[in-house]
Amino acid sequence: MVLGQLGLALAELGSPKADPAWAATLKEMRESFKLMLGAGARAVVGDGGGPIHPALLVQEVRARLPREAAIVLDGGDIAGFAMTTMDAYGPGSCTWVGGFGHLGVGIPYGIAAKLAQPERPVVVITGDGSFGLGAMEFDTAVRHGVPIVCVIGNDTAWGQVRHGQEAAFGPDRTPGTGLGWRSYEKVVAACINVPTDPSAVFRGMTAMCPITSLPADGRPPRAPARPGTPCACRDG
Ligand SMILES: Cc1ncc(C[n+]2csc(CCOP(=O)(O)OP(=O)(O)O)c2C)c(N)n1
Repeated sequence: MVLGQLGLALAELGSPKADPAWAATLKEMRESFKLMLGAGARAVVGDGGGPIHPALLVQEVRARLPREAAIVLDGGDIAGFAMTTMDAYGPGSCTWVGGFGHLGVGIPYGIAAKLAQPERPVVVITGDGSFGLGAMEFDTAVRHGVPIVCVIGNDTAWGQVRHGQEAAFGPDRTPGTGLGWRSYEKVVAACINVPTDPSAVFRGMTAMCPITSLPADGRPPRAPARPGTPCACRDG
């Protein structure tokens, strides 16, 4: 009954009208936020040599992908930076679990996205902790021949929780949120059953190359996200 009334009320309102001025304001706010985040991230990183800031990593990944790419997000900080700085160009452009916030679904969602729309390149951007929760789903992708690419924001921590601990309790009181420096791409290599070979990054079955510093031009190398690229994992 209530739903029916709502339907009638909505029908009376007619189709939604776009307010170009409001849309322009929103766009402007978003662009200035992106600039601010980028500037802040660059200030943290300095002029190269340090680890890549996640806000820059996600923007650089997006810049190297075709417009029609389907991006799936998983993780805490890395997903937050991606959600707030990456543009979505249409349905399926950027998929995130949103308010439920359950980690570990990145690879399965990536597989689903690729099966649903095989013509689109699919890239999963995930935290290292979240990748660990569902890492063996890469084996599912390999066994079923579903080519996806995964970029890991490897900060050796359950970052979002750790940063909360640091803010609340201080930098030395962060129990349980440290993760080791792990070569997660080797998990993928094990599924594909090829030797680890960092030089194979953009050539073959697996992509592996920890991104620990910015190259001279400040931009990470091109991601292996072309359509038809076999399963690949990039540990950032
Ligand atoms: C299944 C599940 N477990 C725990 C959490 C709580 N949680 C939210 S963000 C976060 C840290 C995520 O770490 P990581 O995936 O490494 O991403 P980062 O924040 O470091 O970018 C955790 C543990 C959750 N949302 N879902």
